[in-house]
Amino acid sequence: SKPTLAVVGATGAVGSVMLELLSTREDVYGEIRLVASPRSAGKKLTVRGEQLEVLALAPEVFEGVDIAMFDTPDEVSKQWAPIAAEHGAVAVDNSGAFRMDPDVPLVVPEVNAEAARNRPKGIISNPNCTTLSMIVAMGALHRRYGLRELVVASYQAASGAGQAGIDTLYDQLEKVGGNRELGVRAGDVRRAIGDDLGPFPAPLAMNVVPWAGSLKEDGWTSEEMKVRNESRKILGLPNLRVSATCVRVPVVTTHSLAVHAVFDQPVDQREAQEVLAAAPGVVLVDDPAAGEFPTPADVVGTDPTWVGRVRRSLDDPNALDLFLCGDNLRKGAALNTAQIAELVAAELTS
Ligand code: 2RA
Repeated sequence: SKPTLAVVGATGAVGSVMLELLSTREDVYGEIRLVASPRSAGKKLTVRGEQLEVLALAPEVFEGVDIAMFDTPDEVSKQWAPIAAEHGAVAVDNSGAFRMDPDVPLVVPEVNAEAARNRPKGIISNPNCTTLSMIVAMGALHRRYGLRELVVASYQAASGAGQAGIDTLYDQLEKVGGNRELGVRAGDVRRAIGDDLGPFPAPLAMNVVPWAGSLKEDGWTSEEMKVRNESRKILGLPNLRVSATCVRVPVVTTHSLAVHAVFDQPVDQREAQEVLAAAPGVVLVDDPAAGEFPTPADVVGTDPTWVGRVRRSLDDPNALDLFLCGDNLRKGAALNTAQIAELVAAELTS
């Protein structure tokens, strides 16, 4: 029989995209239960064309559940994913709570699908959206050339900070929209926006904010450490050299990254483009003469990682420079979680 699925965090920014995916991807589930905090319980949401009432998170909701997806904050996942596992479910967790646990696989199906089968705690982790926005493309290049080092700068969308991030950006845009004097003198955007910075440490509208996550050692952010540690774990390269600078930009959804990647052997621009174009989950849009390259406005709402501006570095024959975009709520979150859950569903029914 088809597995029973619980979606925990069904009412959040990622949860909403998950319901859309569950309604449009191949239907591999029997019963689907929608679960959220007691505050959202009783709400009605539509999935697979069917209205379902949201259940309040409690141990009983996991009874008879085969797969439980968690799109919840770290603390919620930390407490509840093990409870789901105790009830016999495989938990697929999109929080940061278990990603670096050696007994929890960190899975990107296009890169390391086989890792999903070895899950001693009954938990599988989904990577952070910034790592996910580049790792499928980097995995394909690694298989061809052997990756040695990554230097990346991210251009992260407001929705990476959840619904609060989206609301903050729209509120701020309303305050600055139409005023052609703004952005000419230092401090004017800040004055127009006032104190309502939402989850960001500086105004996001008409601005660029070199900060995502929380402060870690020596000035690095949690987001930058995630890009490093998760890339190493997914690619199976524990000593990969990684430097990231994570930056928030006034885009609603879709993270972008500029990447300088150094390999074990010389690279060729055309061949690298072919490798990327042939990689499952990657689309190459790279015709600068025709003005064609990926941008968040063109990529939002789509599944693949879009890559363009592929160049061999001028000063290092072993290095490539490229730009990529991925919808942070889809491949960056809900889609990758859905793909992992489908791997588990196939395993459970085989
Ligand atoms: C962000 N990566 O974009 C984070 C959220 N998971 O803020």
